[in-house]
Amino acid sequence: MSDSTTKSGAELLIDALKINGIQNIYGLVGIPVTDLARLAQIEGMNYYGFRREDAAVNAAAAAGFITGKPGIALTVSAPGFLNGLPSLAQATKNCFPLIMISGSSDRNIIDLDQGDYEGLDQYNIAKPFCKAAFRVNRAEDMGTAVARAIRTAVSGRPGGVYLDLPAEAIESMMIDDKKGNNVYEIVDPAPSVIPSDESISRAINIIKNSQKPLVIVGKGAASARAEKEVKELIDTLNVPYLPMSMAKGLIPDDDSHSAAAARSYSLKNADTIILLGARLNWLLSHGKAPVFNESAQVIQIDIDAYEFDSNRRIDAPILGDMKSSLRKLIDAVHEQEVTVESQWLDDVQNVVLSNKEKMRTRLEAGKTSEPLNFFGALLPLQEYMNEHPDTYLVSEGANTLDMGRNIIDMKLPRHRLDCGTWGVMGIGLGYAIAAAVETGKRVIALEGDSAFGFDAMEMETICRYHLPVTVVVLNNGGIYNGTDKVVDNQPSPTNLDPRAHYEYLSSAFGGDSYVASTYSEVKDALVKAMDSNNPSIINATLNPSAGTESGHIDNLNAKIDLKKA
Ligand code: OXT
Ligand code: ADP
Ligand code: MG
Repeated sequence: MSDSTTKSGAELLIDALKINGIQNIYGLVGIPVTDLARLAQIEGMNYYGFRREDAAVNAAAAAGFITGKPGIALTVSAPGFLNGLPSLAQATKNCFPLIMISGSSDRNIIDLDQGDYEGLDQYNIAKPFCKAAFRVNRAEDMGTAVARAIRTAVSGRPGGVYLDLPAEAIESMMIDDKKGNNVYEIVDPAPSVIPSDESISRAINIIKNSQKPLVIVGKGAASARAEKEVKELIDTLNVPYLPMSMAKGLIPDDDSHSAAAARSYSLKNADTIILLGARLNWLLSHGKAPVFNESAQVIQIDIDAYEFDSNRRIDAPILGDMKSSLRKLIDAVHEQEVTVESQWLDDVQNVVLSNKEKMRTRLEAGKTSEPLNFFGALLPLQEYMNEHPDTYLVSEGANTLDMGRNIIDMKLPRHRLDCGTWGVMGIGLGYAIAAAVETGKRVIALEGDSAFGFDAMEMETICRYHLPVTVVVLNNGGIYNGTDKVVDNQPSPTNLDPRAHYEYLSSAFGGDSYVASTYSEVKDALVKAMDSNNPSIINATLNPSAGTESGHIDNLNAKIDLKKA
C-alpha cells in the first residue's frame, strides 16, 4: 500500500478518471485487476461486475452514447481482453465513446514470449479494432494516458480506445508531489469544429434549387446532442426527414415531418439529400439506385471527412461538428430566406398516412391473433411507450428488431439503442444495464429469442443490482422463426426450442417472471412488470411460423439452390 506521499498506478488511474467526472466502471475482474476494482469502490466510484466481458464493454459503450462521456470498461488479460475485443470494435464502428482498460502481462516477458500467465501482446492486437491504443508502463504516465484516452474517445468522430495496463504499472509507485503527477481535468475534451463559409454557401445554393429535399438523421446527430438544431432546420425548411434507427426520438416520431413510414417513396423521389450524421453504408443502400435517385444532389454534414464520397459523389460536404454546422446552416437559411415548396411534404405525408393505415389494420388484427404474432406482441409495447416516453428501449433480433423499430414510436432523443452499424446480436442486456445505471430510468430490452441467448446470463447482473429492466423475449422458437426443416435427423440451423422457459432466468436470480401468449397477456404483464420496478422477463410465446428469413434484410443473404444438393 502507498503511504501519504506515494501513489500507485491504480490510485492515479482512479484519480484521473474521477477528476474528469467519470463515476462508473463496467467490468469483470481477476488477475491482475481485482484490487484495482476494489480500490475504485473505496475511492467512491461505482463498479458494476458482469458475467462476460463483451457485455461489460457493451454496457460501457452504451454509457458513452447516452452520456457523451467515455464509458469505462475493465477486463483481465488475454481471454478477458479477447472477450471484450468485439465490443470495443463495435463501439468504434458505432462511433460510441468508450475506454476499454485491460490488465496485461509485463512487456519484457511478452516480447520474449516467455509464457506468462494469460500472456498476449494485447496492445498491438487491439490497434486495428479501436481509434487508438495506449500502454502505460509507469505510474507517472497514468494521468497523461487517461487524458489522451478521454480526448481521443470523445473528440472528432467518437470511438473506442484501448488502454493497456501491465500489472507492474498498476502497482508501481510514484511520489505524489501533486504538481508532478499529471492528473488533471482535460480542458474542452471535444472542441467545436466550425465549418467553412464556402461549404455552407455550397449547401445553401443546392437547397435553393431543390424542390424535394429529404433530411436523413443518423445516430451521429444523436451523439452530437443536436436535437434542437435538427428540429429547427426541418421546421424552418418545412421538409420531410427520415430517422435512422438510433436517431428515432431526436424529433418525436409522431412529428408531421417524419417520413419513416414513407421510406421508399421519400428516398426514391428526393432530389436533394441532406445527411446529418449518417453514413451512406449498407443501411442506406450505399446511397445508390434503385433505393436512391441517382441524380439527387447530396449535402453531408459530418465530423469526419473520410466519410465524404465513400459511396457516391457528395456535392456539398460540410466538415464540422453537428451543432456548429447546423447553426451556421440554419442562420444562412434564415438570412437568405430559403424556402421549399410545401407540395413535397404533402406528398410524403399522404404516403405516410396510407402506410400507417395499413399498419393500423395489421396491429388491430394482431390483438386477436392466436397464436400470437409480432403485431399482437408489439402493440402493447407501442402503447406503453406512447404513455411513458421516458422509458429506454433496447432492441435486437431480426423480425423483432425490424418490426419493433417500425411499430414503436420514440419521442425522446437517445432513448433507443439497438444492434447498430454491424447488426450485432448480444448487445441487449449490456446496453440495458447501462441505460438503467446511467439514467435511473426504466428500461425495456426487446429481444428475439435467439438474440437473448447471446448474453442472457447478464440477467443475474440485472437482478444483483436490482435494476428496473424488463426483458421482453419474442419467442418464436428460432433465428427468424421456428418452423424451418432441412433434414429429418437434425434440427435446422435456425431452430431453437419454442418451449424454452426464458422467464425462469429471471426467477432464478430473484427477479419476476411472466409468460404471455396473447395481446392482452403481454399488455398486462408489461404494465405489471414496469409498475413494479423489479427486474423481470416476459416470455411472449409467438406462433413459431411468425417471422421471415433475416427480417427486412433477406436481400443480403448469399442464396444457394438447396434443391440441387
Ligand atoms: O416505404 P416502404 O414501402 O419501403 O415501407 C417501409 C416503411 O415505409 C414502412 N414503415 C411503416 N409503415 C407504417 N407505419 C410505420 N410506423 C412504419 N414505419 C416504417 O415499413 C417498411 C419498412 O421500413 P424500414 O424498416 O424502415 O425499411 P427497411 O427497408 O427495412 O430499411 C432498411 C434498413 C436496412 C435501414 C432496416 O431494415 C434496418 O435498419 N435494418 C437493421 C437490420 C439488422 O441490423 N438486423 C440484425 C442482423 S440480422 C442477422 O444478421 C441475425 N443473426 C446473425 C448474427 C448476428 N447478427 N450477430 C451475431 C453476433 N451472430 C449472428 C442472428 C443470429 S439476426 C439473428 C437472430 C434472429 O433471431 P431472433 O430470434 O433474435 O429474432 P427474430 O427474427 O425475431 O426471430
Ligand atoms: P446511422 O447508423 O444512424 O446512419 P452512422 O453511425 O452510420 O449513423 O453515422 C454516424 C456519423 O456521424 C459518422 O460518420 C460520424 O463521423 C458522424 N458524427 C459523429 N459524431 C458527430 C458530431 N458530433 N458531429 C458531426 N458528425 C458526427
Ligand atoms: Mg426468434
